[in-house]
Amino acid sequence: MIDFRLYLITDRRLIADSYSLMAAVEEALKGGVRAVQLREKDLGTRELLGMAYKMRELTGRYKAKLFINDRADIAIAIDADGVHLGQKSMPAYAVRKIVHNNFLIGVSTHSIQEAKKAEEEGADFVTLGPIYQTPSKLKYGEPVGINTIRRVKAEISIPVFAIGGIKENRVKEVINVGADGVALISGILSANDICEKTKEFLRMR
Ligand code: TZP
Repeated sequence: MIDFRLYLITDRRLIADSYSLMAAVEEALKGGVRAVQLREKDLGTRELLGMAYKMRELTGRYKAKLFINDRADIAIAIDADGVHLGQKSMPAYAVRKIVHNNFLIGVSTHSIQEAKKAEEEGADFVTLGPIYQTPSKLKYGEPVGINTIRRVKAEISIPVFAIGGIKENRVKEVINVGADGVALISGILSANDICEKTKEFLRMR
C-alpha cells in the first residue's frame, strides 16, 4: 500500500557537510518522512549492501518504508519494503516473480508513454519528472512541466509522484494538478536543518 506522500531519495553527495547520510536521513525521519529510497549509484555491491542494512535498521525504527534503487536482489536480501526501478532496470513483471506479495515496486518515468508502460508491467507507483529544472539538469533531461502530471493522471490509476526540482513552494502546484505526492532529493537533503525542512514540506499541501 502506498501510504506516503513525501518520498525522500538519497544522494549523499548533495547533503550539507554537517550531516552524514545516516544522520541526514534520521533527521528527515524525525521530521516525518515515511518513505526513503536508497539511491547511491556509485557504490559497489558490498558497500551498498552494508549501507542498505543500516538504512533498513534506521527506517525500521521510525516505521518508515525503505526502497532500494534498481537492485531487487539487495532489496530482498535486506528485507526492504520495495525496489525502485529505472527505465533500464529489470521490468516490474520480472521482479514480481521473485518477491513476496506485499513487495512494492516503484518505477521512474519521464513521459506519458513510460508511465503507461510502467503500470501495464505491474508497477505499484511511478515517479514522473523532472517536472522542474533540477540542479543536475543534464543527468535527468529537460523538464516535462506540470501539465504532464495532469495528462499522466488521466491515463493511469496507480499513484504518481512528481519529481525533479521540487521545493516546498512547488508542492501545492503539483498536488493541484493531480500528483499523489512528491519525490525529492535536494529539497530536503541539502537543507541546513533537515528536520525542520521536512516538516515544512509536510505542511505544504
Ligand atoms: N529523477 C528525475 S529528476 C531526479 C531524479 C532522480 C532528481 C531529483 O532531485 P532533486 O534534487 O529533488 O531535484
